[in-house]
Amino acid sequence: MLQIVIPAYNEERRLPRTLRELRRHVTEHRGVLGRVEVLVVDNASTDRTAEVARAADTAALPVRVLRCARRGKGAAVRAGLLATDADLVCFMDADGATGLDAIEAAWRQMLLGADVVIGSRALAASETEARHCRTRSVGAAAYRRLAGRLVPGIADTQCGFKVFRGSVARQVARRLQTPGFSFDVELLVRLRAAGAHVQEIPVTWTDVPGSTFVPSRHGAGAFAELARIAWRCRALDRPAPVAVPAAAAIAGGH
Ligand SMILES: Nc1nc2c(ncn2[C@@H]2O[C@H](COP(=O)(O)OP(=O)(O)OP(=O)(O)O)[C@@H](O)[C@H]2O)c(=O)[nH]1
Ligand SMILES: [Mg+2]
Repeated sequence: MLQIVIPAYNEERRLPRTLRELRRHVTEHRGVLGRVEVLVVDNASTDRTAEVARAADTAALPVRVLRCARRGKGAAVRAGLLATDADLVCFMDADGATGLDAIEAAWRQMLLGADVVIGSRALAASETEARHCRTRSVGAAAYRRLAGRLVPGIADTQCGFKVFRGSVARQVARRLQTPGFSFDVELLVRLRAAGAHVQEIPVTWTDVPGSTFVPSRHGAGAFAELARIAWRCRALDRPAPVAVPAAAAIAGGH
C-alpha cells in the first residue's frame, strides 16, 4: 500500500483538482501501485480545505483528513508521515505542481534499492515551467547555495514530492523539528546521517498560481530555519555526497 501525505493550508481552490487527477492516475496505474490512500494534513485553514478533502473521499482513492495543531508545512508533513503505517509513503503538494508519473518513476528506483526518492526540478531531464518573480529567483539562488552546503550533491532540496520506505519516513519524521518551509533540508540532512540511500529523479513541474509561499512573509523565516538546522545538526555525520551530474544542477528551490 502507498500512503500519500498532502499538507494543505487554505487549499480549497487547488486541492480538488489535485485529488481528482490523483484518483484518475491511481486508477490507471492500479496494477503497479496497488492500494493507495491520501492523508490531507490541515492546520488552521480558514477556508473549506477540510470539507473539499472529505468530499473527495472515494473507494477508488480513500482520503482522510488529519488536524495538526502546529502551524507550518514542515509540522504538517511531519504529523502526516507519523500517521502512516504503509511500507511505501510519500508527500506531495496540494497544488499538483509535480507530474504524477513521478510516482511510478520513484517506485522503480525503490525497486533498484533506493530508500528515498526525491523529485528534482534541477536535473538535465527535469521539465519545469517556472514563472517566479525576480526577487524570488534571486532569493531562491541564495537559498540553494546555503542548502547545498548542508546537503551537498542534492540539486533541488525543495521540490514538494518525496517518496520513502515507510519505516525510514517514520524514523526520520520523529526527529524533525523544523516547522516551516525549510523542513526538507533538515529531513535530507537526517536521512544522510542515517545512511539512507537518497535518489534524486527528474520531474515535470508546472507552476500553479496560488502559492502559499509568500517571499516577503516566509523568505526570512526560511533562511533563519536553515541557520537553525545547521546548528542543530552540526554533530551529525555527513557521509560523502551522492553523485549528481555536474551539468545537471541548473535550478530549483525557493
Ligand atoms: N498544513 C499546512 N500546509 C501548508 C502550510 N504552508 C504550506 N502548506 C502546503 O505546502 C504545500 C506547498 O506549498 P505551495 O503553496 O505550493 O508553495 P511552494 O510549493 O513551496 O512554492 P511554489 O513554488 O510557489 O509552489 C501546499 O500543499 C501547501 O498547502 C501550513 O502552514 N500548513
Ligand atoms: Mg507549490
